[in-house]
Parts: sequence; C-alpha cells; structure tokens
Amino acid sequence: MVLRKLMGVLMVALVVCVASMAAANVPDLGLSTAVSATPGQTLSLYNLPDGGGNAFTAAYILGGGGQVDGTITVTLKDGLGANIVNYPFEDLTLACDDGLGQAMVPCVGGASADGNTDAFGQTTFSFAMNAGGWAAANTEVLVAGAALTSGGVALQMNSPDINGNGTVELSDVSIFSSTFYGSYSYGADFNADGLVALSDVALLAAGVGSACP
Ligand SMILES: [Ca+2]
Ligand SMILES: [Ca+2]
Repeated sequence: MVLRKLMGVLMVALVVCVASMAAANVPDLGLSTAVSATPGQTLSLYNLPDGGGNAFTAAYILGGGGQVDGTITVTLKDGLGANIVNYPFEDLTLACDDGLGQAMVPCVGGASADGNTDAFGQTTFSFAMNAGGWAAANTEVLVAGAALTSGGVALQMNSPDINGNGTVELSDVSIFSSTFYGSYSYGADFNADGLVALSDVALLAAGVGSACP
C-alpha cells in the first residue's frame, strides 16, 4: 500500500518534470517580445530584392518627417520566463501582410535576424533585407514560422519591386506610373511622405534591375 502511494507520487513528479522540460528552451510566443527602436511612431522601410534598400536604422516616418531608427529588438523567452540563448537567426523572420492580398515578399532567407540570440535571449533586425512587395500593415516577428502573439511593431514595408516577383522590372515601372498619374498608393510612396512624387521616382530608378540573389 505504501509502495503504491510512493509510486503514485513518483509518477506525478515525473509528469511535472517532463512538462517543465517541454516548456524549457522552447520559445513562448506570448512571453517573447518584439520592440521598435522608435516606438509610438509608425515607420516605413524601403526594401530592394538585392539588399540595396534601407537598413532599419534609416526607416522613414510614415506621413513624412524624415528617417529614424526602426531597428527591431526581439527577446526570446521560454514558457518559464527564462532567456532562450543561441536561438538560430534563420528561424527568426519577419512578415508584413495586410490580409487583403498585399504583402512583403522576402527572397529566400532575405528577412532573417542579424544573429543568434545572445545571453539575454536577444537579437535584432537592423540590416537591409532582401525583399520586395509591400503592405500597409504592422510587421510581425515569426519564430520558426509562427507569429509572436505578444504583437508586432508599427513598421510598414514597400519596395520598387511592387508586384513582389523578386525583380524590379518594367511591369513594376508600369504599376508605378499608373499610381503616379492616378490615386495614391502606399506601395509606390517609397519615402512614405504621403505623396507619390519625383522623390519616389528617384527611389524607383535606384531600384531598377535589382533582383533576389
Ligand atoms: Ca517586380
Ligand atoms: Ca513619396
């Protein structure tokens, strides 16, 4: 009888132990966080498929006002609140999708973190991405393909690769022209100042011929 009770206690201890092992070192999407270096302002990033677009440190303020640091810092925590150290950078990626058919389209491996997480469970997104496409939506941080439930950052994405096919070519120029002479589209407002103007033509020209590596 005593032995049976003891076995029962041992079994419970084993189950608890296995459960906490499962939570340890596995990123918790609710406890892990993503923050912008310039919180409280909606920013916009100009991307090119060949990586020649802007670094996050030179993000445009949406609506005009110049460029500020839009670096994203991610802190990875497990279900017990402990830092996740040395999590692989290639499994930390960004997505920007308005759910209405417009999205940032990264090249293969083109939107991953700067490096593996450090001793504090942290890494950043600061370097220029390899990406095209656009969306007037928040940027989400994905951990092994799943978005943080704690929320994304107020950073929109656009690119002269307006159609998001990985190359800035004639069809993008044609889409741009129809916006330039037609109604406003954020997708063609590369400096995000609220107007599709000559300064955007310059940013379009700078991107012509750019392609995914
Ligand atoms: Ca294109
Ligand atoms: Ca503009």
